[in-house]
Amino acid sequence: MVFALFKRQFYAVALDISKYPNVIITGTPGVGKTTTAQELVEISKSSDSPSSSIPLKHLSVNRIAKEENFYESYDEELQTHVVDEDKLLDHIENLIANGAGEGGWIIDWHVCDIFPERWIDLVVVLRCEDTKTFYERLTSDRKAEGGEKRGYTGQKLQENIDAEIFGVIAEEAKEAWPNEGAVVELISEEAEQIEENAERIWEWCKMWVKDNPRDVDGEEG
Ligand code: DAT
Repeated sequence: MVFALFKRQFYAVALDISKYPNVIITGTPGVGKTTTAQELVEISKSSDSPSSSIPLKHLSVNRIAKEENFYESYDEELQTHVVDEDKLLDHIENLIANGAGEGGWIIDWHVCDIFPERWIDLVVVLRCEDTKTFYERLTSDRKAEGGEKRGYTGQKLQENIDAEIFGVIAEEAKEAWPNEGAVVELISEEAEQIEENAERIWEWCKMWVKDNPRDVDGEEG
């Protein structure tokens, strides 16, 4: 029994046969990752059709790094904590392997290319190329749940604005997931786009489940 459970967990993760897709929502800080991930989980909870019910779970990496104290140092110039990536990956691997590796994790972080390619089924890069809008977001005090207070200044502000203008995270994502269609860029400049983007990702999750049927043991159907 224990062995069967272990075997299932192992195969579900190692052979990428989870029941539900794992999605990473990435992009420069301030593009709307946390807000969009929260909206997506809300949509999944309000889905009233049992046939399309998918238990999506928000995995805010900023929150985990803070709660578990996975910080290895503090960068004074960039006014930011440097995360111990090994500890973080071990922790996230444990989380993803739990629940028989059933999947359905919505990973929310500005770094995407440290995750093994096979863990993730869809990479969403949110973009806010309108510099004025983006500047206002980064300098404002508001921050969705899961991270430090915003109000960026100095080098931290400039580096994030430059990163968004040059599409740095989108490039990193495409290098890490070179397969066609693995990386989707969505514009997140206007308030309505939060729900629109969450709906698009939700539709994609439902399609993934339909296209990847598993029986109760997590085997391919
Ligand atoms: P991130 O998690 O990428 O750092 P966030 O979700 O914390 O970003 O959002 C930062 C702020 O911007 C927050 O006050 C919500 C707001 N925001 C996010 N996406 C938006 C959008 N598409 N339109 C308007 N405001 C948005």
